Amino acid sequence: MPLSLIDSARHIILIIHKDPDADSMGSACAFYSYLLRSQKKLTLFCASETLNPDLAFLPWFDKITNRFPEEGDCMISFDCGSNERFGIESSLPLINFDHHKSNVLYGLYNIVDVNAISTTQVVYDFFVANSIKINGKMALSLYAGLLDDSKCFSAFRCDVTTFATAQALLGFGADHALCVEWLYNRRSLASMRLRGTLFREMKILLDGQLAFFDVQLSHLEDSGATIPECKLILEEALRMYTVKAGLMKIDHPYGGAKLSLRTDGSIDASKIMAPFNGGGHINRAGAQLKNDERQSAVDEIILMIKKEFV
Ligand SMILES: [Mn+2]
Repeated sequence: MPLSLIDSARHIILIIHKDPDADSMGSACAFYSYLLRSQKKLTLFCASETLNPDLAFLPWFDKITNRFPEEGDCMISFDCGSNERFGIESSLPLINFDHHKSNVLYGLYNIVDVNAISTTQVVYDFFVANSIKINGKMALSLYAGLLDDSKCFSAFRCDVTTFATAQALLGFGADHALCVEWLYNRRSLASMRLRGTLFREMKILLDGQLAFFDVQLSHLEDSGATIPECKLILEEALRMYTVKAGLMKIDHPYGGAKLSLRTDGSIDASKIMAPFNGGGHINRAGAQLKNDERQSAVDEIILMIKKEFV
C-alpha cells in the first residue's frame, strides 16, 4: 500500500514536473507539509533550472531543489503524465499521483483519477480517505492547484466536486484572494507587450476554428516574457467566438520546440498530441519536438485537427 511504502521510507523524494505549474507544485508542497510530521528526510525536487516566480507564494517554494539526491528510499510524483516529465531517471519505488488522461501508470502505486479536475483534487481525496488532517499550508497548496487547473473555476469541467473541495479547503484555511492575486491578476509588462504582438501575428485557420501562434526566440527575447506567460495568451485565444482550438509552437533556445494545444473540449487534445510523444487532457495537451520535425509536426497537427472538425 502507498502509505506503508511511505511509512517504511527514511528519505522521500517529492517530484514536481519540469516547467512546473500550480497543480504539480501545489500537490507536492501539500504532501511535503504532511510528511514534515513524520520526521523523515524529504527532498522537494524539480528538474527545471528556474521556477516560475508567480508560484513563489506557495509554501516551501524556497525548499525546491533541482539537484536530485544521491540516496533516497522512495519517490512520489505529482501531475506527471509520464516519467519523462521528471527530467531525471531513477529506479526507486514510486507513487504516482496524477489526473492526466494520458497517464501511463508508470509507478509502483498509481493514484490516478482522470476525472479529477486537478492533481491537488486527487491528493485531497487521498488525505480525506486516509483521515489525514489538512492544515492551512496544505489547504493553500491544494487550493492553488484547484484554482489553476480549473482556470479560476471557469472550466466547463468544474462540477459539484470541484466546488465542494474548494469549500472544504477554504474551511481549512486556504486564502482565495492570495491565490487569485498570484495566479490570475498579476501580469508582467513583458507579457502584455508580447500579448499584443502574438495576437497581431496569430493565424486564424480552418474557417476560424483554429488559432495558431508561432512563437520564435526573438519574441521571447524582445519582450522578456516567459513560456508560462505565452501559454496564458494561448488560452485567451479560445475566448474568440469561433475558435475551438488554439495551437502554439514555442521555439526552444537549445533547438527543438514545445507544442501546446488547447481546445474547448469538442476535440481531444491529448489524442492529437499522442503521435508526437505528448500527452495531457481533453482540453489541453503538449509535446516536445526535435529540431528537424518542427514544421512537419505543425502541418501534420493542423491536418489532424481539420479532420476532427469535419
Ligand atoms: Mn494538473
